[in-house]
Amino acid sequence: MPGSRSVWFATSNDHKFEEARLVLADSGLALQRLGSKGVEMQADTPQEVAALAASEAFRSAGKPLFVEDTGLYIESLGGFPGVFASYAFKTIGVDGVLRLLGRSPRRGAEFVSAVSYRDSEGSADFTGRLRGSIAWSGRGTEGFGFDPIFVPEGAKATLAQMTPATKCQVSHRAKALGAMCEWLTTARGR
Ligand code: ITT
Repeated sequence: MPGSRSVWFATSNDHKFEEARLVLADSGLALQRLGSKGVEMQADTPQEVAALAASEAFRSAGKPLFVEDTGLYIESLGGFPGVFASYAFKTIGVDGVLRLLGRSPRRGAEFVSAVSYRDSEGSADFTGRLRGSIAWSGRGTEGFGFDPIFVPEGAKATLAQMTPATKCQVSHRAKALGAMCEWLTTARGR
């Protein structure tokens, strides 16, 4: 789009970038990619992880950019894996989470997405949440990560049984990115 404002998404995750492309499609913002959000610092919440990473990425790249960090909180596991979602996915994976839950009827869970934006004028932070439950077994082939076992509240399908566009109508990430978009194109002017 000629004259449109560029904003960079620092992520190593192709799926996250594609979802951001869908959410920002009609915003008038030109989405660009930075290969990685840099060294991921350990912190207690996705909001802190995203804020630390965004500040670091802006210091080194000097471009208007955002990073996004997601946590998955499973109620009957005391909130595990929380901010360690990436580590849990790489180690025990979807099957390991299903094993931990066993036949427990308590399957409530929540995705929390934290988006941190930085540019030379300042910063802003946004959070999106998606409540739901952990399925009894994996279903679907769309999406990534824990999508095959996450059923959003009010739905029967897992996120992996939804098209990317349908996932983006309800997802934690789409809510946080939508709020950032709104802020960039209204409060911040264009
Ligand atoms: P970054 O480079 O952007 O950090 P990442 O894959 O490490 O990419 P996160 O730390 O935000 O991303 O996510 C942690 C993990 O949580 C991720 O690897 C997935 O396994 C899972 N996850 C994140 N968002 C998800 C979603 O929308 N649906 C299912 N699983 C998700």
